[in-house]
Amino acid sequence: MKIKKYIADDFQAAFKQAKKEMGRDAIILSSRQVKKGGFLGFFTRTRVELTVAVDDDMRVERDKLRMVPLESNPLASASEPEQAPNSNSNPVGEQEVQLLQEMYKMNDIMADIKGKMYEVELIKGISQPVQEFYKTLINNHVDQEIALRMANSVEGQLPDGKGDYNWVKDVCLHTLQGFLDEIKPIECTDGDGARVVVMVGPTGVGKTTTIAKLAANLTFIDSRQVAFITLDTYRVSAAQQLKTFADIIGVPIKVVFSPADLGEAIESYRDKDIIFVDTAGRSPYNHEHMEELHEFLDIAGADETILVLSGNTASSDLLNIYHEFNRIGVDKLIFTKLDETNCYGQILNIISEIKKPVAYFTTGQNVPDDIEVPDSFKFARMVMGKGEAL
Ligand SMILES: Nc1nc2c(ncn2[C@@H]2O[C@H](COP(=O)(O)OP(=O)(O)OP(=O)(O)O)[C@@H](O)[C@H]2O)c(=O)[nH]1
Ligand SMILES: [Mg+2]
Repeated sequence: MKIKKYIADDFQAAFKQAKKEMGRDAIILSSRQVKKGGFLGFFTRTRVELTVAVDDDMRVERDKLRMVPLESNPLASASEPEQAPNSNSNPVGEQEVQLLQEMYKMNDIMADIKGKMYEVELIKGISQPVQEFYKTLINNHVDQEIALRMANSVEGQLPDGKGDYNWVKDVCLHTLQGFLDEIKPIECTDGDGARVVVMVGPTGVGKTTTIAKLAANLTFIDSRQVAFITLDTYRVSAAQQLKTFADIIGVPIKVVFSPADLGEAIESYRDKDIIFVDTAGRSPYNHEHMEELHEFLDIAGADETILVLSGNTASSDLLNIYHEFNRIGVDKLIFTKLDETNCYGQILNIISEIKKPVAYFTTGQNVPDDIEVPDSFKFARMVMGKGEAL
């Protein structure tokens, strides 16, 4: 077992350095704040020291297991295609394979236990109210790395006499607020010509409904001239859905089948204030469909391409979806279906990672009411919401 200490300005920097050098099998044994530098007790800096370990034996066994040829691995599926023998392979007997598999599983269980222990260890040095704050974030699906970074930051701001719960709560809310710092709803300015807004996103997230909500508000409250174009010709009911909204709100609509038609349709609505382009829901992993969407978007020359994401999707999926759609260029995000979840950490995780402005949150199926411009303080309270310990 190799053990090493890392000292950096904050937890995140030390953690990154450790992961880079020791690899993904590294386990954090402890963390503590240390005072460095200074002269005669003055000008000392508080830094974070992490003690990290990696078990080389376990890593070797794991690699060995990966090298076992398929035919000698009793746990390999019979239907899996046969792989070319690896010239580096080190064939082992059936019993040994089983033993290694067991060790592999044990290693994962140990890593899990150590992970939990190290979490306890990590937050041990911080004050009780901040620990509660940390747990609240974790309960609300905030990434552990972000939660620890925030807990350390809040701890660092505590006054000498340590803050009470209310003090910590205020600082926590303020810190959380900072995550939603770019809020950019659609802006219609007079005399700029028609603003082309394209909504893209996976299937069923609420693109069409959101367009209807925005169009109704822009028409009836802001007295704007709105037009619809739909590219969703894959299902008859899809175009019909937007047509129904168009009829109710009283705005014109064109159904477009080819990129060339899209150019013409946009030209025909140049006298409007805003043109909403609805697209068919796409699996971001279907490259053919994404290519087709790309061709349409090249023609659209959109002022804003907004990615619509369901707020109750897991963080890792949100991030993958974003990266796939961002190949065609994403300017802003809308999170829908916030009414269908009690945890909002996944939204915080993605906006912290990708740093794109958020235009709207939607909170139900009612057109036009269930949509709002995000409020960073309200969002902070939502993230602390479920299981709020403070
Ligand atoms: N609970 C809830 N439901 C919503 C919200 N927004 C949309 N929906 C519902 O989600 C379903 C799908 O909405 P659509 O607007 O058709 O979604 P879409 O993204 O256009 O779907 P495709 O065009 O098929 O990709 C409908 O039943 C909507 O009423 C929301 O904020 N909350
Ligand atoms: Mg739709």
